[in-house]
Amino acid sequence: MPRSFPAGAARFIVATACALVLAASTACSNGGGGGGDRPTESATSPATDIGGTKITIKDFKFRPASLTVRPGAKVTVINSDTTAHTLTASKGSLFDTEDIAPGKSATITAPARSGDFPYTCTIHPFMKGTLTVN
Ligand SMILES: [Cu+2]
Repeated sequence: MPRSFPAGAARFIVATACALVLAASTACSNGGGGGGDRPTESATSPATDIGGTKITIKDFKFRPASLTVRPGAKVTVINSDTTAHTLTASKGSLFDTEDIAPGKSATITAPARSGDFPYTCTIHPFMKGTLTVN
């Protein structure tokens, strides 16, 4: 009999505990993502050189409703509301987040040319805002 406790045994215990947790919640090996329906686009910390490129949707409103960004800037759209919304260019298909579920976010890329680009929520057409590229 070896004196030392076999290292493998400890691993076995951990693995067993893990399996029990797995059976209970299916969230064991997932290092704290909450493991939902599909893998969320983990926002690799946007090293944006422009501050304030963020639009939050709350109470059926875009905040801010008017935002000025540089051409081609990435704009994060956060849905802090209790229902799904989109942020969709009113003209053409310049940008469109598609449906953003409550509590989720999406990213659009501003047009590469200057101008005022009105947008709306396709689900709630009364929601309006303008993205100004300059
Ligand atoms: Cu909406």
